[in-house]
Amino acid sequence: MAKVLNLVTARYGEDEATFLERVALACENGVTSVQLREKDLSTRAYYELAVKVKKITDQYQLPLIIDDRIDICLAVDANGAHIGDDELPVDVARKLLGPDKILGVSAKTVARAVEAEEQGADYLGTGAMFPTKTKVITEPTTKETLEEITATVKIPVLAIGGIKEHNIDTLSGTGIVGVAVVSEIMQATDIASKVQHLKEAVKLL
Ligand code: TZP
Repeated sequence: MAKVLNLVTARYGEDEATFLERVALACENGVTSVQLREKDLSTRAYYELAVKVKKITDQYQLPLIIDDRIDICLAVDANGAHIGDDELPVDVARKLLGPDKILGVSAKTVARAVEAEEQGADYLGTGAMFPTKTKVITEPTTKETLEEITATVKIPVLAIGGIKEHNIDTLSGTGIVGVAVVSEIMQATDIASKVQHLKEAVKLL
């Protein structure tokens, strides 16, 4: 039984109060962790937003992971950071974070997954599993690759990319611990029921 429903944030141009309300609603209704993912904010603005999101995740006692930015993770005492291919090497990120913070790493191939595990990753994010408008994807990840990764590494693997209520069941049996979701939650007209439905679907994986 899978159990992780990781909300990865995106703002879609909405004002900050609306964004924070949406994150809080997702937390209230069952996401199991939040990854704050910002690509176009200044360091100061990313930091200030992270402080506000941390208040929410603390309120719901959920882990907060900061995408790309180890400095901001440490500055706001978030639970961890998530890094992709173009960021610091995994062993360097681990050294900077220390042993106690969670380190998530994006891995699209078995080789990258093995390397990340060896260098200190705590979990992997693998995808994009389906077409997505949230990120430019040059090569989608196949279900076979996902299965190969989960069969090879010991650390937990989350699937990401285009995961929706209507396709999540196709990830069943792949050995993932759960999914990471952006638009299906952040753009839902009814976030509460969307999160509840996804949470039920995750349990069936
Ligand atoms: N990494 C791989 S796909 C993706 C990221 C951050 C975006 C996933 O967004 P969505 O809206 O859940 O498809």
